[in-house]
Amino acid sequence: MLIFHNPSHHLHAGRQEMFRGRLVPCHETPARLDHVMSELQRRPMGALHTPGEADMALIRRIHAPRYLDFLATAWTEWIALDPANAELDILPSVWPGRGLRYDVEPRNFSARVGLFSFDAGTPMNAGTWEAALAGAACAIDAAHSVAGGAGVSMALTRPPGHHAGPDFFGGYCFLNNSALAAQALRDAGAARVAVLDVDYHHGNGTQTIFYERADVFTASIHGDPSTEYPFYLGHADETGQGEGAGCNLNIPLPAGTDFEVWQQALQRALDEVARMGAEALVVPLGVDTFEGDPISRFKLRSADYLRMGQMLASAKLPTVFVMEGGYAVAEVGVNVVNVLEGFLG
Ligand code: SP5
Ligand code: ZN
Repeated sequence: MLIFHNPSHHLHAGRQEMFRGRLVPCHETPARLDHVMSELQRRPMGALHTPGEADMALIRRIHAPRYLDFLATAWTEWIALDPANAELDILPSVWPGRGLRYDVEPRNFSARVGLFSFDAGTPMNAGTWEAALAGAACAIDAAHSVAGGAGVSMALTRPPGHHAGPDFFGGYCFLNNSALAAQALRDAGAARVAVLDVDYHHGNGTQTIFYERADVFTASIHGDPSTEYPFYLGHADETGQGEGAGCNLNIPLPAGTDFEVWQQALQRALDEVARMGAEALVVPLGVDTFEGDPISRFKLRSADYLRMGQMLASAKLPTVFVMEGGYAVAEVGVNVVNVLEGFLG
């Protein structure tokens, strides 16, 4: 398999996220990916590549231009407010809630940060845009390699992407790498693409991006949003709208779910992917379903990720893996590489 890794990921290193009235160390750290890279040294799964330039025209079809402009200029505007801001992360503190307008972009910087976000847990720093853009390029290049006949590839990148929507960041995500991979596969000729999200958290950004489209089937297996982040989307009754009616599948599962039950959800999602006639598969791969994950509540063990990979391979589709969450830092490498090893058989 071909693995596109993001050589700029270290440039994104948020310091703090808001949790219960305190700023606490951000869970989404550069070390996460470093552990995957070192596990790949021990157990190589294929050639490592760095990405080319990101295709901005493609990115503009998934994300709103005014949102991309905001991301590209945010750090410059932030330090222009006060040079001392260079030592601080950008974090939102005000949002357009119900009854407030989001069609008019305010001039005030903090108001714009809130307009384009949905939580106070997603810090931006000086290198966030460069890292996110190189990550998007990894996803697009991984998709192109599969479209060219590679069979399977991976975008090994951070920041993650599946919570980012058309014009908002959140959940540690800025650009929706999995959505970009799906769109690139469509553009390369796959009539229908499936996105099967196995991260612990619902892939709200991906769902929103494709909710009214029939050409990209989205499925997500995740902690029940009644109690788990991102809380406000991911219920089973969200099945798609308009042309996309019937083209979204959510399988929320309770806290404490182990692989015995989880794999039944995966089989159900795989059956749907086959029924929808997908010609290519994108797997937003979060390993925060691990029993030792500090912010999640499923009970998967490291060996279960081998079986997860085997089950995903049973779809017999050209497949692009895209790295998402997983915060038990020391085990992220073993768990991710187990999925790849299981997939390759
Ligand atoms: C890509 C991805 O997995 N994003 C997840 C974003 C989760 N953000 C909310 C984190 C809440 C952390 N709560 C800390 C509880 C442990 N003391
Ligand atoms: Zn997650």
